[in-house]
Amino acid sequence: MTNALIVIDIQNDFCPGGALAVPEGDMIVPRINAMMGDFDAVILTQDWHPAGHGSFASSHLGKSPYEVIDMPYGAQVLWPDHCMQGTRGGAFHDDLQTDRADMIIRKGFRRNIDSYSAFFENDHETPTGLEGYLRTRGITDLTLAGLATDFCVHYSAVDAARLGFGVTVRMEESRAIDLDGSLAAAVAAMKATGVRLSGA
Ligand code: VGL
Ligand code: ZN
Repeated sequence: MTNALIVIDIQNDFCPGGALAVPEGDMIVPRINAMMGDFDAVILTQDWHPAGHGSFASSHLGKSPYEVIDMPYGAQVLWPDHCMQGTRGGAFHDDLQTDRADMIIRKGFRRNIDSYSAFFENDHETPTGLEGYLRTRGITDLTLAGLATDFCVHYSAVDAARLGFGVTVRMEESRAIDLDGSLAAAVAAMKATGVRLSGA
């Protein structure tokens, strides 16, 4: 067995003070740093949107953040502008140990489609390339932690389990946005696909 820690979106905009702040988002950083030594590989993901991204409420006339619209690939929650390429908000939290990462994968860089999952964009078919990276390195087991539990961690975990990886989500090292019961729905969906939830 070869295992990897996948650290999801520990970026300034998802931490207190950021544009799409997740409550206590910064509290998990020291614990994630401490976990890094326990894995064969460490991979970081980075939400990385161009200006005018289709997931931003500001890109849709008359729409406000947290409204849901229909996109060609399905329902899309509209967010405040966040994690724009090259901005301070899109940068990793200053305390995250990025030197230990073998690989940094960016997602959400196509203007007309969002990507919560580290594996597939929100059409559930456009690959990010992460699956190929993991398989060619012989990695079979994944532990996920980060932000947000109910969006990017959730979608990444479900996709990974469906792809046949052994998947554990560290709930104590993740934090949720929790929009209209999205955390409970995410927990149910992860359990239903065989994701192990640890520390929950
Ligand atoms: C995320 C909403 C929008 C996440 C990213 O990292 O969970 N959530 N973009
Ligand atoms: Zn985003």
